Amino acid sequence: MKELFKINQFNLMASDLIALNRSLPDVRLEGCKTKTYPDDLPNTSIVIVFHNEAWSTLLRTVHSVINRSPRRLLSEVILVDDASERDFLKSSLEKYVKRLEVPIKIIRMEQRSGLIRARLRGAKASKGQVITFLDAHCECTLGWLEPLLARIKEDRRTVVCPIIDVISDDTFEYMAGSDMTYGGFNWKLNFRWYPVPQREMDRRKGDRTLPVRTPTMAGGLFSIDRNYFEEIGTYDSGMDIWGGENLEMSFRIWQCGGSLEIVTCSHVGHVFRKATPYTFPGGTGHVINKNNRRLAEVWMDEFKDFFYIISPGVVKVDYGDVSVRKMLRGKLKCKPFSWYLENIYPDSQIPRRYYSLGEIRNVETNQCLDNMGRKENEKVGIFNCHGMGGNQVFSYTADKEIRTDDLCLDVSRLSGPVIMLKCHHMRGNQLWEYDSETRTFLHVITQSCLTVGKVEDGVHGPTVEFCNGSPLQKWTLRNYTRLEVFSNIFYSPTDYFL
Ligand code: LR7
Ligand code: MN
Repeated sequence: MKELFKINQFNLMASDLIALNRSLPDVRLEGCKTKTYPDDLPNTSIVIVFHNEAWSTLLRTVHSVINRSPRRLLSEVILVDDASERDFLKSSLEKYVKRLEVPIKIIRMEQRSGLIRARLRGAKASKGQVITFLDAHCECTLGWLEPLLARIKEDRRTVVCPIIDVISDDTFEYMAGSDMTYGGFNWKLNFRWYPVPQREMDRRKGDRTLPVRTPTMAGGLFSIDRNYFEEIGTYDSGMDIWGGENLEMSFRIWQCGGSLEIVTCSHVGHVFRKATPYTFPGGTGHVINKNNRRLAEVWMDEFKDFFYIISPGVVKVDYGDVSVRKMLRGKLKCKPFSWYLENIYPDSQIPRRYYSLGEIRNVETNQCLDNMGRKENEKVGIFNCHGMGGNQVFSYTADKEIRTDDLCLDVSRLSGPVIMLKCHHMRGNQLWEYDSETRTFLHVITQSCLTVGKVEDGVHGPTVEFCNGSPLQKWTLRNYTRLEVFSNIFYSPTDYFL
């Protein structure tokens, strides 16, 4: 079992023992089970790209599509083989799919191209009114397709995702995903799930069966009107292998007038893996950095700095030519990234308005605040400044938080240690007032100052102490960014340029 696990980074032995057409629990909300949909829904092509996928997971995906989709809504299934090296994916696969009752097309990439270009090829060959993309290790559940297509019929500029349930990589047990999480991303441009905020619950008047507007999508499972897919600029074909395309498409959809939703009545399972089983020609880091740079350069405007300052290495990556994508942005008259943050993702980890971004350096010791790995509930440290971004990057925001990603500097009592806690926007223990003249950070609630702990007292991290004018309480902030609105509220604009 352990040997077989390595081939695909999931329990292949378990998968091979489970029927290709196994039953699954109906995990939908009660309110979803009784919904009805129009008779004239658009039909869809299903596009599944794969590189060295296992037989049982690939075919279980195909069977679940066939078994749980009304035949009239299924135009075809397109399998795009991204230059797999496994024999059973050649003629055996072709023979097997011929006997299935739905037309299945197999397209072979002549060389390893990555999932983005493979999907582009599949989309081009498809003829359904809608294109539905799935990873090659999914299982569709009862009633998954109708609510997706119905939403697109209502509004063809809505791109829709199902709730992605978890198929255990160990036991292949099927576990319902939550309708209370949606897609976001962090400063490093990693896709992350976050709780659906109250404003989105309110907009839906508490009805959890209504679609959730999501800032980003995971990327693997979604349906899109085929003409809209073209109009909005398909994918960035300059992206290699894996990564970045999901955020690129999410930003593009929102900024260029579409919308992105999780349709909570649709559930599709996916085998989540802890590691990738396949190679990244050119190196994993290089590939992902290149893709992320392409999306940051085209879509994120000045907010790309959050990504670049925390990961200075990416700035050195050759990301090719993005002029065609920039032209697309112009042609579609897409809105700025600040609009997206303001209107679509106000709870983002990236503050819309902020004062500083970069290291926070103590005047006396010349050392820098350090979040020591960005762990919740951990003490903040103070170490020699390394200028390498990462754990020494903080932003002092217009909300007067000192934050790094979704964590904020927080302290609950005088002389207490400063720790990192989830930002709560309730001011309280996370409210800091910077004074550019004295260069102090006043912790408002305790009326004390951010101070370097004295090592001789056995304190290594910063604390808050009565303000006494000591240089141990003076801090310089880097990369002051003057944002108009912010400056008008608080200080005169020139105050903050050192
Ligand atoms: O070179 C490649 N060629 C391919 O055809 C590399 C991959 N692939 C195929 C692969 O066989 C698979 O079918 O592309 C598909 C996605 O690759 P995975 O399953 O290794 O990716 P993932 O599930 O870890 O990653 C998520 O993020 C990716 C970013 O590029 C893609 O958008 C994936 O589709 C996406 N998967 C999901 O959204 C499922 C939910 C995961 C989450 C969160
Ligand atoms: Mn996957």
